[in-house]
Amino acid sequence: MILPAVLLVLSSLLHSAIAGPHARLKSPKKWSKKPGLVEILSATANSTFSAVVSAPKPNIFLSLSNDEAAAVISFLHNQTELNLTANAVAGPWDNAIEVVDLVQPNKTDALAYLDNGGPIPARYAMARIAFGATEKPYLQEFMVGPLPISKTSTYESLDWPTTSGSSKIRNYNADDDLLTQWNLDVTASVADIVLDLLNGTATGSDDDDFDIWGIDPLWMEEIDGAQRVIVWNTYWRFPSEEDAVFDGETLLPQGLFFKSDITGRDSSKWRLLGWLYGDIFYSTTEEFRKAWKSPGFVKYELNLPGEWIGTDQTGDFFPADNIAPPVAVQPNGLSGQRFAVDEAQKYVEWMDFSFYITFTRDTGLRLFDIKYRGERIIYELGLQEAIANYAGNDPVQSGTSYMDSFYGFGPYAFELVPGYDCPTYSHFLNSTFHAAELSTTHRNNICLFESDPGYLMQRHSSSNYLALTKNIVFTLRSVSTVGNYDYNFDYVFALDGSIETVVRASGYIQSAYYAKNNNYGYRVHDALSGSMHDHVLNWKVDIDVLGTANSFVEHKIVPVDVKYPWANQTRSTMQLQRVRIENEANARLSWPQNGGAMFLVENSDKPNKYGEPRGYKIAPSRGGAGMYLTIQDSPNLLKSVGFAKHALSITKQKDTEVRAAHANNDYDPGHPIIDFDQFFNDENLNQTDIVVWINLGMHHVPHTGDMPNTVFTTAQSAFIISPHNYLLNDASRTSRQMVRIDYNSTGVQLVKEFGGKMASGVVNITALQPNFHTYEGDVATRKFPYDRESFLVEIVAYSCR
Ligand SMILES: *[C@@H]1O[C@H](CO)[C@@H](O)[C@H](O)[C@H]1NC(C)=O
Ligand SMILES: *[C@@H]1O[C@H](CO)[C@@H](O)[C@H](O)[C@H]1NC(C)=O
Ligand SMILES: *[C@@H]1O[C@H](CO)[C@@H](O)[C@H](O)[C@H]1NC(C)=O
Ligand SMILES: *[C@@H]1O[C@H](CO)[C@@H](O)[C@H](O)[C@H]1NC(C)=O
Ligand SMILES: *[C@@H]1O[C@H](CO)[C@@H](O)[C@H](O)[C@H]1NC(C)=O
Ligand SMILES: *[C@@H]1O[C@H](CO)[C@@H](O)[C@H](O)[C@H]1NC(C)=O
Ligand SMILES: *[C@@H]1O[C@H](CO)[C@@H](O)[C@H](O)[C@H]1NC(C)=O
Ligand SMILES: *[C@@H]1O[C@H](CO)[C@@H](O)[C@H](O)[C@H]1NC(C)=O
Ligand SMILES: *[C@@H]1O[C@H](CO)[C@@H](O)[C@H](O)[C@H]1NC(C)=O
Ligand SMILES: *[C@@H]1O[C@H](CO)[C@@H](O)[C@H](O)[C@H]1NC(C)=O
Ligand SMILES: [Cu+2]
Repeated sequence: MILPAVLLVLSSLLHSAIAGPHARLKSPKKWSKKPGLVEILSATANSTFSAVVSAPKPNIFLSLSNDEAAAVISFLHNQTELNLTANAVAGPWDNAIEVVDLVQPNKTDALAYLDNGGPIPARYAMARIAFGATEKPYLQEFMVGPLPISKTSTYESLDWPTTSGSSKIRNYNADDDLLTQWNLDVTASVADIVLDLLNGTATGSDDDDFDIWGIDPLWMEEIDGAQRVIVWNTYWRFPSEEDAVFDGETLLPQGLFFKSDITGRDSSKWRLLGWLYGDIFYSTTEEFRKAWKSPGFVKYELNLPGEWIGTDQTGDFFPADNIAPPVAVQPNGLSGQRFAVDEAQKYVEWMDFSFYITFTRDTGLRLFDIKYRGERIIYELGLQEAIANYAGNDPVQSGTSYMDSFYGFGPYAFELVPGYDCPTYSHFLNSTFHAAELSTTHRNNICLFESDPGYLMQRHSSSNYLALTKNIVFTLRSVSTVGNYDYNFDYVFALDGSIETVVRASGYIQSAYYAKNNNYGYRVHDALSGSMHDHVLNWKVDIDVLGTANSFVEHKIVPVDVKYPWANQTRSTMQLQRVRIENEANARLSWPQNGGAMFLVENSDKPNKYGEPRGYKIAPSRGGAGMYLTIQDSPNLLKSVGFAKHALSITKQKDTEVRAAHANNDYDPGHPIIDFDQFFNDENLNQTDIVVWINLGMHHVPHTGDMPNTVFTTAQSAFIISPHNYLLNDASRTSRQMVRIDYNSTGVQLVKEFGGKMASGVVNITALQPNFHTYEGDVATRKFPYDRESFLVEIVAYSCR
């Protein structure tokens, strides 16, 4: 029998295999041990944790209440010189209020209040007004206040947070109704060609086959010595009746394009400037018609709707997928919640963290005054802008460079679905935004939950013992569906003091007609190309480490050749090199190649007891492809995207440099209200209040795996900030959710626990199943004329791209 010998060999192999790290310790020290027992450190602190908390101070960042918004709107309507018309009845030739929101308090005033017992900063509203009652329509923003509206309240142009000096911006596209009619008239003039090439009609009737829209933003082009406003439009097929529920229009471009000069408000002066089909440009309809009639005219394949644009389950199932997958539960449900929320003030405490939340029309969820162990580490954390910059052989893809804050992240941050978007036990919050003189409340559009990330925070073992610490993270989530794309935003707090900011994208791609487009993406369906594009999303991260006097330092890991006294040969090795970014002139950065440097915000004047400055490290944590735009000089985006040309940038904090972008830049990107590049004026960054502007994103070249929807799995990007020489030890030691198991060959000798509780009891998982029938959508209240009691249950329709 050879079996025993085999076993012997196996067991000796196993022995060295399980020796693990000790294999490298030639002679691990053997300690004598006390006899076995179970030690449980009792819960020493009184367990009087309450999931309800009162914010230590009122949330000065909180969005306007419905009453505040209504008062501001009423106040503005009383200013006869603004000549406002109620938004509900306003047309393109009226002046109307588009948005009201909070003007965030200046940091100077906010810190005086939060830290130094100063007065509560006066509240001011921002009102964005579209001035249509003029030949040269424009938008302008006003600061209205102080709130509550009283005799002392005034309004003034909100110019100080701009770089252009004025919040005014021209609107070259004020006449949506005329443009729609223009497009239909153009299309009517070639109805026979459209029917022949695309097999459908666009007449403005309910049974139209095509939707007509195109580039964003509009182009300014010099023609015959004059600046003209140009739009390229194309045909998008509506999903067919069977698939109409699916929002798949952006998968149905038809490959026929036309160029229009829409300068001025009199559409009788607009001109058609040409057609494009099959990569051939025809400068007149006659020329196009003549070509179409001539023999040899090449017709391309139809891009038709069908089941392929639907997102329902199709085809074979995954094996075993009829069995319910694992679910997470929170022991004792909501009463077992281990974080505290002040719902009215939107203030949250979890473990060593606390923060305030707010919500805006332009950029959705934002966080303020994030504290860790009682010290502020971030004053403000929030999205600034999201760019989707396309390329293609056709003018519509080539001319598409969305700046999504124009559409807004607030209006599209809809109710989340428990059991899918967030765990069923999540704590949900509502949020409200005020646009078109309606206050709309998204129910349950923010969720907060703890979860097990599926790996430990710490472990170590030897042949005598194991020490294991659980990992639990806390997530704040909202999802905005801006047009075809769904952006999932997460702020993930970790027990070690880290905060990760994550964006994931799903939803429909905006695609291109396939003809002659193969240098710009893959063919992803019969007559479809996945239009390549860059996503760049910018975050403001106003880090404050132990006060506002901070420095941005780069700790480089550099290869060096060193001659040591203990060796005669020079040795190739590496060293840590500390570099200080002293000035805004050097503060436009890329993430280091090969991770060869650490970017830190430190307080150089607040070293730890070993003399190392305490700081926070900033690093990309997921994705990592596409932190700045490939097209550095986009003819669409022009001067509006300075923040997107580098992976990250550092500026000196200023009350006047509040945002990297402006929602209205899209109206005239060549003359933006905020041009980020102008923040850089050689200011000193040494031990001063600095702001880090960080981009996330990806170069997205959709492939068949994006059909019909992009999946979150790969479409994600994140950065993490984490304590660096900030604490004196690894923060996992604070946790009670750890165990030590001492053992020897006789068995377990000691189990040591630290008061952490294991979930116990019986959970009725059936009762925790979400009820999808309770999904409600939004609640909107008309603000002018204002009737507090009239709740219109409707989802407000905003201009959709
Ligand atoms: C295991 O540890 C216990 C307690 O220290 C001790 O009594 C016992 O002899 C040990 N067994 C071996 C095989 O070392
Ligand atoms: C609970 O709190 C009371 C009052 O602060 C204190 O006297 C008591 O020792 C605490 N109990 C525990 C188990 O810590
Ligand atoms: C605006 O004017 C109306 C009519 O005079 C008045 O009732 C209302 O209180 C005014 N609103 C504000 C905010 O002053
Ligand atoms: C006020 O707006 C109306 C359109 O709402 C316009 O007809 C009128 O000319 C404007 N009045 C002034 C003084 O601009
Ligand atoms: C904020 O600071 C700017 C620049 O100093 C100033 O013009 C503005 O009035 C301040 N805003 C408020 C609300 O005090
Ligand atoms: C063109 O449209 C007609 C009417 O909708 C339809 O019956 C026909 O099948 C279509 N042809 C193609 C090639 O799709
Ligand atoms: C959210 O809104 C709903 C409906 O108005 C309300 O019942 C609920 O209490 C609100 N939730 C929070 C956390 O404020
Ligand atoms: C360097 O070389 C010299 C000459 O061979 C020798 O005496 C000395 O010990 C060496 N030094 C070290 C650090 O090895
Ligand atoms: C920058 O700050 C550090 C720490 O306070 C100081 O040592 C250094 O001299 C400063 N550099 C300049 C150029 O001011
Ligand atoms: C569990 O919950 C379901 C749904 O609420 C209920 O029908 C069932 O009776 C419960 N089971 C137990 C054992 O309580
Ligand atoms: Cu994409």
